[in-house]
Formats: sequence, structure tokens, C-alpha cells
Amino acid sequence: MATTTTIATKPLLTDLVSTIDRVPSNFIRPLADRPNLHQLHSSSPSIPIIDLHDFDGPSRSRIVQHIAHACQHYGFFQIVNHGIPEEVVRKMVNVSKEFFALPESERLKNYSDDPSKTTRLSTSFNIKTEKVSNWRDFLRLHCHPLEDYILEWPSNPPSFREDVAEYSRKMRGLSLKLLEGISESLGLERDYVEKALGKHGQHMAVNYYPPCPEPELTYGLPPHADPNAITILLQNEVPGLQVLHQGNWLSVNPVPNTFIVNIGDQIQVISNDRYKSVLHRALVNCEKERMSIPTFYCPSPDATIKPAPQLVDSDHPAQYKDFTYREYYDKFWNRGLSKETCVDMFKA
Ligand SMILES: O=C(O)CCC(=O)C(=O)O
Repeated sequence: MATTTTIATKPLLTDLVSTIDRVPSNFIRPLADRPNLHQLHSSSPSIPIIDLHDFDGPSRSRIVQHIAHACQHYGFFQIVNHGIPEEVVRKMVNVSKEFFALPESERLKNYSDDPSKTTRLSTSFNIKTEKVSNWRDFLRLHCHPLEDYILEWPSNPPSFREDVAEYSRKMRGLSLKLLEGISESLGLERDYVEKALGKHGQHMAVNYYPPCPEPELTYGLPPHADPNAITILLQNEVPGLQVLHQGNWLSVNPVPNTFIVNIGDQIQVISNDRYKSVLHRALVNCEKERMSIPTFYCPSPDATIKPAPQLVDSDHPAQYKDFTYREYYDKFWNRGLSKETCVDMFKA
């Protein structure tokens, strides 16, 4: 094993980590921009937990109030009793693990550094444009409409397509339910946000963060806000996600059978800034591999996004100009992950 490495010599981190015992120089963040690992296991309060049981029954208005509070004050919440069968989640997690355990040559069949590809395995964020790399490999898939994409997905492991398709169908159902709750929480018609997203899009990533010999020097993912409408995140039992709240980084430690939901930039725009798409980041650690599986629910590329007219008046002028999601998404990928969120580029 080499004692120092100055450059990464493999396309994927998964295959690099066993050959190094220092972080290669292209992953090292400038001093002022490194994570503070002391905060990782802090016992400070975390994001709200919302129980979705009875969302379609008499508790709906109470749950909608909780959603409003969480979206306004945190931009993030966890959900329990969400209705996704444990078996579906277990299969999704297992097949993801199996995928990242495949031989390098088998995994690399899916490799691409072109962000416009609808199915691809890659590393970091956007290696064509970024200056510092992130300690992450990821498999990214488009999932809606399923039949347009499923035949592009990896066919190895053999159950991959079936297990991931079932998971993404369930995630679509849950996303639509949450979008109803978010619409109602803004005082809009139940289907307002659903209609505002045009024909809808759904993407998914399987993020794989291998153990890192010097986790204080780098990020799995640096602070960023999500470009889509909402994200539903599943994480394995290894902590790493942190959310910015009132100037502090809150750790969102894994809780079995929950998902983490966050508001993305498009809901911030539709809500005319009532709700905030919040910065979050993924830290890595030196002992355990971490996996997270976000579902990004989004508008279709041709959908025009703008503040809901019902939320605009003389006291609350429109904060954003109209744009298509395609314009937004291209900017997001090309400028790289940043604390200055992309949504500011679309201010009125
Ligand atoms: O790994 C995590 O917990 C966060 C993932 C994330 O923020 C992303 O994929 O955009």
C-alpha cells in the first residue's frame, strides 16, 4: 500500500480507496472550507419528525400544519408511518450494496462523466467543471416515466431493475402525497404543486461514500441546496448528513424506517420564498462506508416555474422571474455545488 498519493488514478473512488492511505490532493478542500467533524455526533436537536399515519383521515389538517412549520423553519423533516413497505426498502438497499460490490469492469460499463446522460455511474459531482473533488461515487437514474428509462438501467445485479422499479414506483406515490400536503400547507389547492410541475420528472441517486482516511480534509458532498421540487432521502445506518439551521449544522442521524424529506429550489420559488430550500452537506468518516439514496422529484424540463399567483400581492411581490426547469437544471450542473444557491440567479 502506498503511503502518499498526490493524484487519483482510478475513475471511481470505490476502486481507489484500497490503494491509498492519504486523501489525494484533488480531494483536499481549502482550509477555510473544511467540515468540523466535532459536530457530527452532537446531541443538539435535529429536524422535526412528522407522523404521516392518518394523512388521508381526520388528522390531515394537523399533519399539514406540521408540514407548514417544518418547511418554514427547517426546510427539512423526517417522516414515519409513510406507508412504504420495509421489504421494498430492504431490497433497494441490498441491490445498491450489491451493485457497488460488483467487479470494477462490470460497474464501469455504466460510467459516464456527462451530466446530460439519463443513466450513469460517476464520481464526485461534475468532474468536468469542479476544482476540488468530493468523496463520493454515485449511480444516477431517471425514473419517470419508468418505461422510458428502465431498459437503460444496469442489468447487473440481476434483480436491479425489478427492485429499483418497485422502489421508485412507491417513491412516486409518496412524493405525490407530500406534494399535496405541501400545497395545502401553503393554502393552495391540493393539486396546485402537482399541476405546476408539468409532466413531472423523477430521478434517483445511489450515493456511495467509501471510508476516507482523512475525513477532516474533504466532503462526501459540500454544502448545497437541491435544484428539484422535493427530495426523499433514504440513508443507511451510518451518519453523515448535516442540515444548516439558524447558522448551525444539525446532524440528521439515521432512524430506522424513516425517510428524510427536504424542500428543493422549485418549491422555494412556487412558495414565493415562504419556504426555504436549505443548505445541507454529507460528511465522510474513516471507518464505515455510507450509502444514501435520494429520490429527486422535479418538474418536467419544459415546465414553467414561477411563484404561485395566490402567494403574490403588494406586500409579497414576486421574488422570481418565470423560467423553465430545463434552464434551471443546466445552470445547476454547470456551476457546481455552492453555498450561493442557484435560485438567486433567477430572482426577479
Ligand atoms: O448523502 C446524503 O445524506 C445527502 C445526499 C445529497 O444531499 C444529495 O445527493 O444531493
